[in-house]
Amino acid sequence: MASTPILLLLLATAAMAGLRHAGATEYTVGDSDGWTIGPNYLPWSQKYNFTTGDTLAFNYVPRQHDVYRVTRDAFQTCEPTAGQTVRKWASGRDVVDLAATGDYYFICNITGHCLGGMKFSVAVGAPPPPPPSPPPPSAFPTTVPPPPSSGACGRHLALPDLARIAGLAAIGLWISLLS
Ligand SMILES: [Cu+2]
Repeated sequence: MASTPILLLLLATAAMAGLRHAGATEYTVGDSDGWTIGPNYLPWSQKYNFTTGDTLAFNYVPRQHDVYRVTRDAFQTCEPTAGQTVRKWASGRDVVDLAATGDYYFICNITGHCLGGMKFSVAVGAPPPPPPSPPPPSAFPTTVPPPPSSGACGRHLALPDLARIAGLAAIGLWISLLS
């Protein structure tokens, strides 16, 4: 019975893969490093294919850092003006929704931190279409209607009847015309 744990593991892996495809994913910024001074966030931001519905989790010590979503211009200067800040967070455990497709720019706005490397951008795309579902059982034909030729015996019986009726009608009409 050594195969049972392996089978269970395979099933669990398949289920997790299915969930990962079906739903949104939360990505922890910087993975185990979190959101802090030191890590290079460029390789982290390029590791994943972010799609709409995914979330970014920023983990950091409150007041030591913060999270600003800014415009592309502010991302480059690291000095966002009021009009260049899309939104800001400061709880230390901030979950940011990537609700729409497009480019998102994030920085830490504590003095010097953005220039020190606390900045990254992500390109959020649309999720891939779901795999085609198998056709429902009712789509399979259950009964095949007989081809028209197999109903010919019914027509063979009907044709003489029609001919006789037509003949009688013709005779009746002929008689009525004569009289
Ligand atoms: Cu910071």
